[in-house]
Amino acid sequence: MTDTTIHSAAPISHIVGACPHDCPDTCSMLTSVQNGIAIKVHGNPAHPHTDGALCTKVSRYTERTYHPERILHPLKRVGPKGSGQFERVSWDAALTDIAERLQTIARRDPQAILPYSYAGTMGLVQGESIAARFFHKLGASQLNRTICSAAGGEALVHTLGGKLGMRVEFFAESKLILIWGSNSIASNLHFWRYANQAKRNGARLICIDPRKSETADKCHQHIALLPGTDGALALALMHELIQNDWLDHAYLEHYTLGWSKLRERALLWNPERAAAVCGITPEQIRDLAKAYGACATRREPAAIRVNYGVQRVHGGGNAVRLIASLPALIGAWRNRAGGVLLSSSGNFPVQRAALQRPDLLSGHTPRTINMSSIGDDLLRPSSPEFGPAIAALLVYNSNPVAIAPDSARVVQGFEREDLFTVVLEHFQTDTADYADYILPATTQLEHWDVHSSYGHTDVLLNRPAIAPCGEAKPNTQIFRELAAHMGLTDACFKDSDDDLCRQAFGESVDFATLLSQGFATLNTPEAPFAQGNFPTPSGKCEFYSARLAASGQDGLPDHVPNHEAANTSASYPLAMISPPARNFLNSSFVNVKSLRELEGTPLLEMHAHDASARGLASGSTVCVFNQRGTYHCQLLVSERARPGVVNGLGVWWRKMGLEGTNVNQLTSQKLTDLGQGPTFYDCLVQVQAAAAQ
Ligand SMILES: Nc1nc2c(c(=O)[nH]1)N[C@H]1C(S)=C(S)[C@@H](COP(=O)(O)OP(=O)(O)OC[C@H]3O[C@@H](n4cnc5c(=O)[nH]c(N)nc54)[C@H](O)[C@@H]3O)O[C@H]1N2
Ligand SMILES: Nc1nc2c(c(=O)[nH]1)N[C@H]1C(S)=C(S)[C@@H](COP(=O)(O)OP(=O)(O)OC[C@H]3O[C@@H](n4cnc5c(=O)[nH]c(N)nc54)[C@H](O)[C@@H]3O)O[C@H]1N2
Ligand SMILES: [Mo]
Repeated sequence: MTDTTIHSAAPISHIVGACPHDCPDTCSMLTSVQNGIAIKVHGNPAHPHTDGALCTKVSRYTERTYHPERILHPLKRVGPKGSGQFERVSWDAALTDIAERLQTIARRDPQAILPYSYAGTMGLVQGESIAARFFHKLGASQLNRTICSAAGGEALVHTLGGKLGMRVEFFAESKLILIWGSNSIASNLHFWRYANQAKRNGARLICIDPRKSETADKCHQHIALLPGTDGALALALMHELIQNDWLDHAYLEHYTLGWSKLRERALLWNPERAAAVCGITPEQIRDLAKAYGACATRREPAAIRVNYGVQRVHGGGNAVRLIASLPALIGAWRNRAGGVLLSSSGNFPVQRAALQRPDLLSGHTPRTINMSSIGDDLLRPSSPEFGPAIAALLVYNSNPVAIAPDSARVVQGFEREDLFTVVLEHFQTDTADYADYILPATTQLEHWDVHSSYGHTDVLLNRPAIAPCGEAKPNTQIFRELAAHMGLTDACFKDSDDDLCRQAFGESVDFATLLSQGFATLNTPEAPFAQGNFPTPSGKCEFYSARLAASGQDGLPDHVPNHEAANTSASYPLAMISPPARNFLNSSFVNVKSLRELEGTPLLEMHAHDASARGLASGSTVCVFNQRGTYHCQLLVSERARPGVVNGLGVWWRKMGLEGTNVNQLTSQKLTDLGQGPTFYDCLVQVQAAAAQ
């Protein structure tokens, strides 16, 4: 009793931090702390983009931090790989053994050691800082981090000159917004706030997405094209803009490169041809072109929010090149509320060399492994072309066994008895089950970090709100101590997290502002391409890219069909996409009970026509299968799925799904046209009742 009184009387402080998750919003987050315990997280009302609101999942961050299954001390495997049996060991015992094992491998060939990491935290410090220095110093294999945005990112670089575009806040002033391959309400909530403002001011919102998403529900119109056909749609839009002369000829002449070539190609794509490819009607294409073209004639701002959903297919890079070209045709860039936004990350002057110290490679260029084909690469033997078989894997900020494509192969790789695996984690994920050692990492409430964003243009600082839980340590500290155990004495391993936070942006961001208010806005132009000024080699919007042509690619974008295109297989007639479930963040949060309960169970959405053709009813357990494997889940007959396309919402932990499977049992390791990215949404399947198989 007395205790409660004291607790409630204890002062509450509010620590300014940043949401660490892989999301365009990068929110400013306040943590309320009482008696050293984080009692609640809130959206920071002082940060304009966050506007005092967090999404449902991150508002449960304390539930995640104080989760009863949080890993709080180092663990060593005692059972077979994958069985999840571990015993507690001391930090010193774990690091001594890991250092010895790595040293033995490094003496043979350091390239047999591979880091595997992605964006479990987007923090620049707990991401690739000391970790990168450590792997550089060892001469380990490099990881090509392609799993999310490689195709779209490369497309932007070749078209606009970088990961650049409209500033998100100006969407509020647009008159037409195409929300293209983005379920913004689920995955980019703070953009949706601006789009909604525009809607209230009379803007028209059109959603282009195979799935009738929560966002499509709220738009004026929804165009449910087949997955991987966006390039054809964009070309047909160009066709209509040309035919009706809804063009900004002056903009095209002064600020673009390759217009006559692109014009010729677009004229091959009348709406009838594209409609047949996209599985929609020619009228839908004409109406869309009319809406976009009307903005040209009325000089009203037309904006496109395209997200990474469109580029997880074979032709994803070309599709993004075409979509990113559209604003130049109508001169939409002239207005700050016109243009396109896929990613804003290219605005940030991140001092990567200072953080990651590639000079520690001392002139060596180790081989590079693509994270999107980790399944195959873990199973590759040593060879002159490949180099040494991967002998040690250090995983941090990622859960590859759940999120990488073609799980059967990934699991087979992780099961290898001769593979030494260390996983830095908060939880015993599907990946951690295969570790030889699990090392407990701190969460965002327990460490320092600094963040850029891919959806807005503010830098954020994250201060620790509480002391580390149990024996957890920041990733940086774990790699510092591992370096010390391996006898690496370079001074750069001594840099503190505070030093690293300051190094991340050097002099280009005022650190005092970050310390005092938690965020600092970059000084970026309001309408970056109003007068051209594209940071491409030609200084223009490059419809035609000489760089791409020189590398043996088509210099001009085109529609590139899926590897596994709809209506092409008798055995697997359904196209499957696997977009994120709203209350999960990739595979993060699946183990947070309150959020898992909101999602219920792993679901496959299917249109009533496809369900009745198979005699399937909502609520039944189904097998979704193809040549790569079988995924067990529950069927939901739903208008959210269009005929011929099923939506397998991701990304469940395998061990929390049915029969220990998740949707990546079905996806392939085939790569995109640009950037060597994964093709999660380019995947054919068949579905039948579970009992029938
Ligand atoms: N709640 C939540 N938020 C997230 C994430 C999450 O897992 N959960 N993931 C985060 C991550 S990692 C990223 S990269 C970002 C962006 O994440 P994205 O994965 O781009 O997220 P979504 O906005 O859901 O966009 C995917 C949308 O594209 C649609 N789509 C699928 N295939 C196609 C296609 O061929 N063409 C078109 N036009 N649309 C297609 C899907 O139906 C879905 O609605 O969001 C982040 N935000
Ligand atoms: N089928 C299908 N698969 C997909 C996608 C899809 O749409 N469909 N989306 C893809 C996309 S866009 C992405 S970005 C990838 C994402 O894949 P990942 O980047 O692997 O993301 P998560 O699944 O969220 O796993 C991140 C892990 O990092 C851990 N973590 C978080 N913070 C820290 C930290 O500070 N230290 C340490 N050591 N660990 C930490 C979390 O606990 C979590 O287990 O998945 C891809 N996979
Ligand atoms: Mo992503």
